[in-house]
Amino acid sequence: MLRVLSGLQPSGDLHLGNYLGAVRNWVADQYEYDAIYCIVDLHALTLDIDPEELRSRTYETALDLLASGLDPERCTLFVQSHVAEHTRLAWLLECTATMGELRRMTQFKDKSAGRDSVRAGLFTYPVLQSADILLYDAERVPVGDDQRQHVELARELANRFNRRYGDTFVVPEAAIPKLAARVMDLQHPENKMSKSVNSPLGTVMLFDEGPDIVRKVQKAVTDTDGEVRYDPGAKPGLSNLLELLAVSTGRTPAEVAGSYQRYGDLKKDVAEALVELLRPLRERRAALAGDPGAVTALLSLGAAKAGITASATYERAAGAIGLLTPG
Ligand code: AQP
Repeated sequence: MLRVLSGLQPSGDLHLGNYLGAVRNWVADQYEYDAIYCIVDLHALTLDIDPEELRSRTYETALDLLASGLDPERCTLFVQSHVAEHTRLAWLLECTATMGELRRMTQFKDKSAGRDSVRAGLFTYPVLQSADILLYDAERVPVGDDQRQHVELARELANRFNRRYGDTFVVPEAAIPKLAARVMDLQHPENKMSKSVNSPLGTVMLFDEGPDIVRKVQKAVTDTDGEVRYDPGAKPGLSNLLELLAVSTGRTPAEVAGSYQRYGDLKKDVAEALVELLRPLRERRAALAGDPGAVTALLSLGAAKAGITASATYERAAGAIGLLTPG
C-alpha cells in the first residue's frame, strides 16, 4: 500500500484553506493509502507562540482533525515532538541542504519580512519538514499549493542523500488538489487565507458558527465591473468565491460562473454551501470535546506506531552517513 504523509502546525485555529487545501484530502486518502498525519508542534516554535497556548492548540488541533473526519482506525495521528527522530534526522538533512536553497524558500521570505529579529528555526524549518516526510518513506504528500516548494526541497534532499550515501530515502511527491489549492483571504484576495495573519473578516474558521460564515462571505471583497467570470488574475476575489462554490458542489468554477448574473446571488449560495459543508464537522467536534482522555490516549498510540517506522529510517540514514552504531 502506498504511504501518505502530511502535517499541520498548531499555530492557530484551522481555517477553510487548511481544510480544502489539505485536510479534506487527508480524509479521502486514509481510505486508499497507509496514511500518517502529524501535528507539527516543533514548526510552530518558529514564530512567537505562548507556551500554554502552544500546548492547548496542539490538543485542539487534534480535536479539529478528528472532527474533520480523520479516523484513528484508518490512519496514524500523532504529535511531531513525541517522536524524537524528527529532529535527529533533521540534523543529518541540514548537513545535506545548502544555505542558498533555504534562502530561496518563499515562505521564509514572507514570514520573515518586516521582522527585526528572525529565529534561525524559521530559516531551517523546511529541512525539518523534509525529515517529517522522509522518515516515513512517504510516496505521496497531500498539501496546499503554498507547500509545493517545501516538498520539492524534500525531493531534492532525498535524491542528494541517496546519490552521496546510497539508496536510503523514498523520493516523495506532492499531491496538490486541482481546486482550492490556494484559498484566498476574503478581505485581501491577493493573499492566501492564513492562520497566523490577523484578518478576522477575511478568514473563515472551520468551526465558525453559520451566521459568522454568512457575514464573512457577504462582506467578501470582489470588484466593480459586475461580470461573473472566473479569472483569478484579473478578478481574484470573485474567482475565489467561484472556486469555493465549485469545490463545495462538485462543479468547475467556469460552470458555476455560468449560473450567475449578480455577485449578491453568488455570495448567498457560497455562504449556504459553506455552512452545509462545515455543519457535520461542527457537530462532530462538539461530541469529541467531551472526552479529552480519549484524544490524548489516541495521540500516544499514534506516536508509538509512528516511532517504529521513524527509528528504522533514522538508523538507516545514520548508518549510511557514517555515524557509528551504538554498541
Ligand atoms: N489558504 C490556503 N489554501 C489552501 N491550502 C492551504 N494550506 C494553508 N493555507 C492554505 C494548507 O494547509 C496545510 C497545513 O498548513 P500549515 O499549518 O502547515 O501551515 P501553512 O501552510 O503555513 O498554513 P497557514 O494557515 O498559513 O498557517 P501559518 O499562518 O501558521 O503559517 C498545508 O498543507 C497547507 O498547504
